[in-house]
Amino acid sequence: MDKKQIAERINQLRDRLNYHSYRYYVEDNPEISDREYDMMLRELEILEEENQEFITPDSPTQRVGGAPAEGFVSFTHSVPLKSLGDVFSKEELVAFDSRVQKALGRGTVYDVEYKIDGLSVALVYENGVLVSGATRGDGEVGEEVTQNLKTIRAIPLKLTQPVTITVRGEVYMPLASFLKLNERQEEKGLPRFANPRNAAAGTLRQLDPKIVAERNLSIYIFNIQSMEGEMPPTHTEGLDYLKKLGFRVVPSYRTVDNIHAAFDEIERLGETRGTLDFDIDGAVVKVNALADRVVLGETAKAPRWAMAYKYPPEQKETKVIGVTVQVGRTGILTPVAELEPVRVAGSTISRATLHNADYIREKDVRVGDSVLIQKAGDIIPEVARVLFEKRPTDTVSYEMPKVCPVCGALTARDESGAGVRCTDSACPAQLFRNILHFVSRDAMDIDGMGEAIVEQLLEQKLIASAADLYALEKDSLSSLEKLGDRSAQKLLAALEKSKTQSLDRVLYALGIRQVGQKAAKIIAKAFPTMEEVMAADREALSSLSDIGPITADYILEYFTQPKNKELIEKLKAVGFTMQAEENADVPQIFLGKTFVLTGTLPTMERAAAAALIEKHGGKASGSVSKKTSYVLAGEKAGSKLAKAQELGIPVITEEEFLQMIEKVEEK
Ligand code: 0OX
Repeated sequence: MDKKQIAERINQLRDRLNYHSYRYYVEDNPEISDREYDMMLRELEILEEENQEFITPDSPTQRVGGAPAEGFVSFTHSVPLKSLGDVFSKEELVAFDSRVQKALGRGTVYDVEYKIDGLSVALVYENGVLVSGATRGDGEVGEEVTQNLKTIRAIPLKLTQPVTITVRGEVYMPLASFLKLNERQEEKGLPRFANPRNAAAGTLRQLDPKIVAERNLSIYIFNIQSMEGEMPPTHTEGLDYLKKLGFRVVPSYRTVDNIHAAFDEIERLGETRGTLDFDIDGAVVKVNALADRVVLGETAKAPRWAMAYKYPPEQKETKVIGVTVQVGRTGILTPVAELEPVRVAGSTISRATLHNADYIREKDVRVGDSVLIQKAGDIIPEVARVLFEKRPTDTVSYEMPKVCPVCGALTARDESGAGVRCTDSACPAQLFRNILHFVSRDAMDIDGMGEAIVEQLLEQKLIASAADLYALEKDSLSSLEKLGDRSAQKLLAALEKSKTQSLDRVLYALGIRQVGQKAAKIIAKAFPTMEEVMAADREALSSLSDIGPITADYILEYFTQPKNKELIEKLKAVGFTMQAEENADVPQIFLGKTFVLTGTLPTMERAAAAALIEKHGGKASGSVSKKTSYVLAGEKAGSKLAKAQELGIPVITEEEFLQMIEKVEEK
């Protein structure tokens, strides 16, 4: 292919990828398989890698930029991101309408839409290309988080038309992603996020765009802030236009003729609340015609032409009849309030999580208390508050148990401060959770092996460790409750198949603290057999990217315990292969190495250099520390270069860097 053909192919791939991304993330209606998409993306990556002059910031390959940021810079919004006034009743809403009618001298058409509970951001497009994005901040000045926003697939990097426009939208975490994230947090022994909004806010402020990319944020766009050319005359026509440009626009916006119809629509939206995969904190009523908005104007804080209606969270009063404690896979104790059953937001609630010891203390929840409960984000029930005025005189403040309620071993405050843990790793509760983790989809993937089955297997002493699963016979399996012959057969087949699962999955399945899927992959890449993993010392482990000394210690500790060594021996004996997945053909010469890039490189963009480093197994980081392996410096390198010299870290030029790669590629 000559350069012209390459450029053409690159453009064609980008157009196709943009189109299919739109089908998948905006329309929720994909036309091709994930694999087909990945193949196209890979072809584009290779072409861009080999022809770096063609890399553009709006290419689908540029969603996850290289190095983490050192901090965020402020961003002054060209049009302020105003806040909204809010009302809590129909009367207040009618009063809002009266003010509108008085100012206009007549009634007007309103638009009603969801008020999504996330974080407002502004996205700036120049000639159809996303150039920057920022959080709302105080409405005037926010933080520039372009790299993070680019990881959100529902945000187009390139619009269908080359327009210059600034839009506003709400970034949120879909409920499914939120639940998954909290599961992973728990797996890693990290605190859970209280609700999707906090999780989204925490994620958008992550310095490392890779973490943002993993957490699956999404966005709904709800406003044109400014644009070149004439604005559509009404808000809803503006939303229609945004849709045409490729944006994911707030779902279900509708116009109505008067405030009573607006209220009906608000109620209708409220009834859909339990069916949505995002949280809302109300509905928004907006004057639809832009000309009317000009007449109404705005106060310093909020426009006079819009109002948020806040739904009351459904709260019910009930009594705490007890506090029980659940023991998780890593031994974390989670207190749970046992309640007199009540119906809240469509379901009967008899338990509510009390999260951890700090939470109970803060809310001062006691057995015997009357409490108001509500569903957080309408999913997980929680105690909104204690009705102290109803507290009986004989209650005592709750103390976390000194011994594990399941095995009786001593409990201890966790070193991370996140909670209290059972100290006995042989605790049956931990074993139960461990086995569930071992068979879970991302680990050994034993389809059909759910809680009920594992519980029976343990109870009937058919298994005492994950390895024992592989000694199960069809007769003993099909004797279990709710398990027929066919299902038993299927389970055995899934178990057999799992023996060839890759090393990283096995490492993940073992449930070593802080070793999630990502860390397991990194370890398996560096140490491609179980023997090598087990022989790795603290230094070798903690030199890997994303594996810190604490994780390294957890890994070492895991492999020193005789029962864990025995488990691995048994897995080997039943035929586990534990092979690292074939590395892509690229030699991983920078595995465990961290680069810091600084200054302007003579021929390459920094992002391209970072991509090359990562492709070869290394990591590009933002700041120089003792852990830095090389500083790749170009012209006008500043403080990072000085720091490298101070710490005695090798400084290399682009030429030397490329030589390092070429040397091995020639071999
Ligand atoms: C939302 C949302 C927020 C903004 C300033 C004037 C009207 N969170 O979904 N705000 C607005 O509009 C306001 N609309 C929304 N849908």
